[in-house]
Amino acid sequence: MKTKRLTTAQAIIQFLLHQHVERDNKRQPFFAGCLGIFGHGCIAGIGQALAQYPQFRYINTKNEQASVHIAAAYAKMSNRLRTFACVSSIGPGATNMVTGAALATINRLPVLLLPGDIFARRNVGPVLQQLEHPHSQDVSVNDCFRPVSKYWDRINRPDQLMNALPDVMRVLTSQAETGAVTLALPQDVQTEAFDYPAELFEERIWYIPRPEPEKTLLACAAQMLRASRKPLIVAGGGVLYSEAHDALTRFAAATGIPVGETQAGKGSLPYIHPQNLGAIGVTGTFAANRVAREADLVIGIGTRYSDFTTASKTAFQNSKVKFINLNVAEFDAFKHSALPLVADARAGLEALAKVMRGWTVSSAYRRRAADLNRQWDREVARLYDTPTGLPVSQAEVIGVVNDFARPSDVVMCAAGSLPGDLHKLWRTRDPKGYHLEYGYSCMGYEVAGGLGIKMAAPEREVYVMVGDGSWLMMSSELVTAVQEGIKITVVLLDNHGFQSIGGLSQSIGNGHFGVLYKQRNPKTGQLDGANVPVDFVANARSLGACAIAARDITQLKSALAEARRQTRSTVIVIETDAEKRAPGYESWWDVPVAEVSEIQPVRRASRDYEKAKCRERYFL
Ligand SMILES: Cc1ncc(C[n+]2csc(CCOP(=O)(O)OP(=O)(O)O)c2C)c(N)n1
Ligand SMILES: [Mg+2]
Repeated sequence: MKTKRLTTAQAIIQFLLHQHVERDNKRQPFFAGCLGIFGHGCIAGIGQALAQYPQFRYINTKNEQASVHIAAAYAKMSNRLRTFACVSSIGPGATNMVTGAALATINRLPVLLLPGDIFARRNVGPVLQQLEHPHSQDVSVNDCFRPVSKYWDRINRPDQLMNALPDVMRVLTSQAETGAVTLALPQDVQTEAFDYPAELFEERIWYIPRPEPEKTLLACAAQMLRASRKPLIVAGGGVLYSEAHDALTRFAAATGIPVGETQAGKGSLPYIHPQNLGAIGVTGTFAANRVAREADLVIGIGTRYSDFTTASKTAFQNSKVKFINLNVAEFDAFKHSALPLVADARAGLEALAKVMRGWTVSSAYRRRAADLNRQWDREVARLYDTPTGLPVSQAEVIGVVNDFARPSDVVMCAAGSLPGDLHKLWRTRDPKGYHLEYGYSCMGYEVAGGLGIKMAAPEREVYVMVGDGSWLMMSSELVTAVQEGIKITVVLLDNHGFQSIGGLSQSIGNGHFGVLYKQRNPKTGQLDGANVPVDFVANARSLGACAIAARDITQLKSALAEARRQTRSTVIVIETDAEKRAPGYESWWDVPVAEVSEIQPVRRASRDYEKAKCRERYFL
């Protein structure tokens, strides 16, 4: 047998270099390289291997959590067909990646994590940054990755790689099972050599299949659809990952079934498609939420039915409502006691289109969707174009960015009040033009994620829309953007605090307690003094970006034009008025309220809450 003598770390990098995926006859390398930060727990192992194989691109990031966000955003933009590996030292470097791992797993995005680990040999322990357990020596902080990983392994001997690496690839490339994959790498094992079979490093292709729905269940689905009067499609992220947007566009037009889009599924239909009711659920449009309320059949495609989509199980109020779920993941296909079509979204839609040929909803129902689509657009225009004075409203800012961006440009966001407003108001003109991380809604994803998107689609402008809170949590990857010569445009909306949580806080009777960036007031002893003065423009400039202050809509427009001319990452800072909120549209979100309280508004909120909760349903 031909062998190659390599360290464990060298073998990992050599293996990763040779992995490819193929779907629809298009083949590409699965890994774009490795992101991360070195420490004593990996510098002589993975660090040495990366130095030895520069063809596996290494990018030095500024926070290990951000490495994983970059990888996840890259994977999302690449429809899960490509990703990065992320390396860290042991201890804090490793646990910094746990949040990123949870984000990737929740959003079903492939990322490979290579955290360093304590010595397998043990004789020198406790080593720097080791958490000791009196009851076991077989535990390290890397065990924190277990619940947030779809596959977890610790490589205690170099030869274990031969079993682990194929499983790593199986999970990462599985459309149903993908998420974070963690290979914990003890720092001594990383440097140990072994005679690996040369076969391990041959080119490998992982085929991404398009499984078709099972015939009997497909026939049942067709029967259910023919019997329905008010069907509704809920389009989730699976539509986009499977590149099923054209198939869905054709299916909706042919059958007249209206479509509501989840955060991950927004862009499944062009905004102007007459069957597009836009965003559905808590942050949805009145169009989608009205149709959902009455729907007698819901066809969930590539959705995991988060509470934002189902309005905490209050969205579907028809007492006879039934579900058909088309999903590549069996786990999601069975939700809501649905008829499960376990299949690829595109293959499933094509199969459904075939069996439903000639069938359409009533012309009155078709007209209703088209009317609602237009009515909703008038509401968007109202919020975009109504001047509100200074500071401007968030909706006005979204409107200006939307008008300015080219159809193929990408808007992205993750947390705060922006995701809800973007979900409702963004006019999506390209299936990959809207990128929201709303599975984990992780503050700090934005700047790092923007970088990942731009690396996956360098031909598009990327607009990162971020609140002041998220920016302060993690903006450091701007330095990485400058380092790599990658240009993103950040629009930073400064509303002086956590205004989304502020709105929530008011609604549960808590006023604005602890959610605004206010200075400690010596008179009251509370955080209700003047606004904390933060110079975001100077802050962005100090990280190497081009920074522009915009006070009003005219200045915002010229700042966007300047940003487009720039080759450097650019940050535009604009103050917005949190009180000028875009409203909610006929939906609800379950956030439990204190059952007893000394505060009157809390008692009132509690009574309203108990009433609203009665609308929550089980689908059995
Ligand atoms: C890492 C993390 N911590 C806490 C939260 C809870 N949270 C959601 S939105 C938000 C405030 C975000 O503030 P900002 O970015 O300024 O946006 P705004 O709410 O003002 O629109 C908080 C604290 C979160 N989503 N992620
Ligand atoms: Mg804010």
